[in-house]
Amino acid sequence: MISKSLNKAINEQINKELFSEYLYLAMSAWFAKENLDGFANWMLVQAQEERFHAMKFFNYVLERGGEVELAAIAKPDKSFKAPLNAFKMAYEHEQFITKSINGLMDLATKEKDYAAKSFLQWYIDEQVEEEATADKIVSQLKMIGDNMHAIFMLDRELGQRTYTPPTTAE
Ligand code: OFO
Repeated sequence: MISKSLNKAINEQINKELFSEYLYLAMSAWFAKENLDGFANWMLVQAQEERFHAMKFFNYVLERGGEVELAAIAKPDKSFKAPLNAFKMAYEHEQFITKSINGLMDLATKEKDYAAKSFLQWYIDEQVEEEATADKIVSQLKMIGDNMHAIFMLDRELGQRTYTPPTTAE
């Protein structure tokens, strides 16, 4: 059985993951409008990953005898000005999510909920990759600057990304 406080905190995290999905969907739509279909594809795959993150928490709460309570999802921005700006926002957002997951781990540790700690470790590890990937693209876009040829090259590369559901799906 999960504690009331951890249940509430995970429900809030489900909302943050669903907002992440929404945010990356909005970015995908913006990139598509800008005719950068590879960037749009990358964001669409990211949105699918976020849905997976949300559902993994969703299923965990149910499995531990808790109650899933869904809240309203905030409206994301619709204009992101430039690819670099969008990826800077994505990187900042991932840092925010990492802090939030660390907070869940602090709570599970305080409550000596070892099952929750084991479950949350997956997200701690995942966030290392989430931050690194966004940060890398920010660095690449900074190097590229206004070079449209290089932007189209990166667009082609990001268009190769496909969604592979993690094998740890529960
Ligand atoms: Fe992007 O890691 Fe979930 O939110």
